Amino acid sequence: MAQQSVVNQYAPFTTQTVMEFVKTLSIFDHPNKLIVKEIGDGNLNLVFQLVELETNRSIIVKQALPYAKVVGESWPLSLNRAKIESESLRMTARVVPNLVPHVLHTDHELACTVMEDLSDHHILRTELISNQHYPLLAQHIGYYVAQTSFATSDFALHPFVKKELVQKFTNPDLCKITEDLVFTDPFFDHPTNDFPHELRHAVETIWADEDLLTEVGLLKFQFLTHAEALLHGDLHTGSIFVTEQSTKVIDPEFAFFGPIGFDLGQFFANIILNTLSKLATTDRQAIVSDLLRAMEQTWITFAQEFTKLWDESNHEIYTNVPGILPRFLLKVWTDAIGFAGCEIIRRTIGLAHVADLDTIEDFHIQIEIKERALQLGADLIKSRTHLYSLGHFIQRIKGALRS
Ligand code: SR1
Ligand code: MG
Repeated sequence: MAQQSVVNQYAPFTTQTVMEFVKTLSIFDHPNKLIVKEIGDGNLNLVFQLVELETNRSIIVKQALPYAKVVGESWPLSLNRAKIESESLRMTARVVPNLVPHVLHTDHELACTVMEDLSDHHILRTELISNQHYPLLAQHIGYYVAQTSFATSDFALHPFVKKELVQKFTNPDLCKITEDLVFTDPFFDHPTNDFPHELRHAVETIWADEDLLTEVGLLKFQFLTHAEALLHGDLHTGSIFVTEQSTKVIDPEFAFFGPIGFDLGQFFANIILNTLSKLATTDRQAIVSDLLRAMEQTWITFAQEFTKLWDESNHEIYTNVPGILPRFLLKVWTDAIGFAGCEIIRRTIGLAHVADLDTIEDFHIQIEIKERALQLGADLIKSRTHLYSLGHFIQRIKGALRS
């Protein structure tokens, strides 16, 4: 009877019930000898690791909670995000199977996904904080975004198929989190914001900047309305696992059809935040150069791969009109810079911070770097249409690192 309720009815798993659930799946040869640990450190979900003692084989079971774990039950969230995540992982695996975790099983009723355990990988954010360099990361992420976005765009799909997918990946709850936490709350005096009073002057400068608010408003409307391709939707450095040779993009529960520049922008922003945090260190020169090169390489790989796909696999007659690709890439580029600016600002003063900045030990230096982050974020948003090239963009970041 107990097992039936585990299998059929949603309830948050415990280490006991998740084990009972996994026994029903015939994944392990010795399902009675499992070690189970809850290892979730994210904002929203339960994550269990189950290891088979005899073989040391392990899997992950990720289950959505009906509320945002980071805030509590007062912030209800739809369980449908578990379905979005597993379907997005399966869809993405069609074009980049080596860059995402392998899904073993999905249970929509229990809002959970059973997948490959990536414990041999490390979370990119933590690695960047401790100055580790991953030479293949930029190519992998550029390739990931090009492949996943092109394959789900109107350039590759029949319009009926594309519109069916847009419906399937409509993700209102999670998009609302981004609409609020990335594009709205940090730009107004809102209770979800979180910053020390030493930053208040810099924050009030943001709130009073009407030119900035105009541009952020326009970026928010792009996010709301430009259903260009299936995005990851939350591509920060905590959503990426790495080893020397391998990169895995995890956690696409925010997936939806949106502007392609959004994923690139979030990735850039989190690299920039890490770069800024290096101002607190003495031997920063080489690390900063590596990080700036990683952004350049990400864009170069993205643009090359997207162009290749455009030339070889398109199903849209307008892709044969020569002027369209450069204009489209310029739009993606400009959007990416603007979205990066919004992400930099929200990670500095909004609800969800990044450890890159918050773990800077010297509080005065932390405040000084956060002020620079706010200025750079605002600058990228306002000048995005003038930063036509990679060179302009990198120069602007170098300027923020110097000033
Ligand atoms: C309430 S969720 C806060 C943040 O965590 C997620 O990873 C997203 O980035 C979201 O904005
Ligand atoms: Mg996440």
